Amino acid sequence: MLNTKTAHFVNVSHRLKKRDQITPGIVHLGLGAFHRAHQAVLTDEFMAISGQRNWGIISANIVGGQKLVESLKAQDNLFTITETDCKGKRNHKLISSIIDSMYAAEDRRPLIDLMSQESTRIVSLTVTEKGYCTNLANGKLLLDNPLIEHDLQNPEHPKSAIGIIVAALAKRRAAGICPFTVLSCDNMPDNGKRTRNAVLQFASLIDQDLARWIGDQCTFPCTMVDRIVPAATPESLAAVAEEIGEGDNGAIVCEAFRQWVIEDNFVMGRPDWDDVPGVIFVADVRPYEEMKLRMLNGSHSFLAYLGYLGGYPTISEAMSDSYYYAAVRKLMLEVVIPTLSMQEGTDLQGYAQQLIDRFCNPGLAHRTWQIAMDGSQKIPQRWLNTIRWHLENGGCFTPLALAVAGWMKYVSAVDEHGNPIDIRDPMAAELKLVADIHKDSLELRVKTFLSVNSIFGEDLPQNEHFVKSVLDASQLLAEKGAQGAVASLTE
Ligand code: NAI
Ligand code: CS2
Repeated sequence: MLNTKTAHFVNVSHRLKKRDQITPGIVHLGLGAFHRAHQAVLTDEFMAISGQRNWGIISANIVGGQKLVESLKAQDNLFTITETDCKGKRNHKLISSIIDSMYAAEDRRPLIDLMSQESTRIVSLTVTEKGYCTNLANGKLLLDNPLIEHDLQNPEHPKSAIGIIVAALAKRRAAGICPFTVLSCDNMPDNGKRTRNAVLQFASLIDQDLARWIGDQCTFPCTMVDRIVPAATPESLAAVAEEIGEGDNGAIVCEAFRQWVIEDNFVMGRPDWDDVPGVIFVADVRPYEEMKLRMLNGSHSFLAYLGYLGGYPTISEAMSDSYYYAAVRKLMLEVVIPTLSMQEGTDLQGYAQQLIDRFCNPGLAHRTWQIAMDGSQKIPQRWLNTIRWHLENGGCFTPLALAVAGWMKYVSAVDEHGNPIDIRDPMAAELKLVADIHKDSLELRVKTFLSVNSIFGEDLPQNEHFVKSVLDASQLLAEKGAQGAVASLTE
């Protein structure tokens, strides 16, 4: 149990005294690092500023995460956020907006019951891109996904986030209760629309009237979310414990920067999150989301694969290599920015430099291996739409062709020194098989990877210029290694 008497907490004890006045308004699926460092922090700050106490969060894990839930429950769901800036200054904050947490990976009924109560006005998600069980190239629900297959057969005992949302909405409809708003906070293009499509596709397969009711009454606003939040490690937990004077198993270290751009479309109301610095409500999130997913996340994934293969364990260490620094700058300024449609006057060069400075933050220890996870779910929105723009407009996308080649080498699960790579990806086995079958032919290996429809779609494998660009990049990577190939981008 956190000793809230230590100096670290004493400055918020007056708020803690009123904590039992906070009532739930939000149920969150995906109690992970990002939720704790972003939505929970911004909601905590909102409630402190406004004095409103009816937007407490109850957060649940439906896949893994049991230990974290137990740890948080043992400390009354209080936890420390340590915001670290590029100069190494670390600012600790006690977060009290999560008023309960649930491990719902085995029995989901209490969670569905909670979501079906009228007090639940928003259901938010950070379940990772794979948690939506959709084809990231075309947004369609993956009907052959084992979780979806199970849930379509057992709609009252769902396992997937989509199935759980539909089951809770069905209970609300049966009880004559207005639906909640579904707020996706995952790094997906049109995340609200994609979630809506997946929910409606699923619902229409079990109950057409329910699907119509959801389509007419439920809202799924899109968001752009941004804060770099590496996974907690024993080292990060020990450092925070040392600094605050006691252990906190829910502690998370993140950068000082935070941003949240939200489509203002809430059926049962919402917190005035924009009272808090870094949050804005807009009519159209798309330009902000494209800018962030392509500039930040596209560069992050470039560094993840080529940095890992080049022997750099973290983003900041990769950025300390002048060639990687120059390559990321080139990627942002020359490849990504031309494809963006931000409003007139947006300082995209300034945004690029701010991102580069954020990547160089040595206090974050953001592992290239962590960012490399789930690449099959990430690279469509991070790289491929940028490449499509250049194919249509006759532009140069060489850095991204090398990024694709780096991803192909990475998912082959053997690094440049012959050591195995621990690949975490829902398609890991399928991708490794491609690499093994075609280990003697680079061309066949590349073309088979490109034939994976859920990643590269129908168009890219048919585009000769794209295929040749990736083949050339793969050849360069094989000859020069990651460090040499990255250096060649700007030599
Ligand atoms: P994390 O590993 O700490 O948490 C992942 C969460 O997803 C866990 O709660 C887990 O239970 C849940 N989950 C995983 N697979 C699932 C599935 N198939 N169905 C339902 N739930 C599932 O990761 P973190 O850092 O919290 O990131 C989660 C997501 O947040 C990311 O995938 C991304 O979309 C978004 N995000 C993360 C940022 C970061 O820097 N960590 C920044 C911006 C967005
Ligand atoms: C990262 C993101 O792990 C990853 O895929 O690129 O989580 C990144 O840290 C966030 O999008 C930053 O807002």
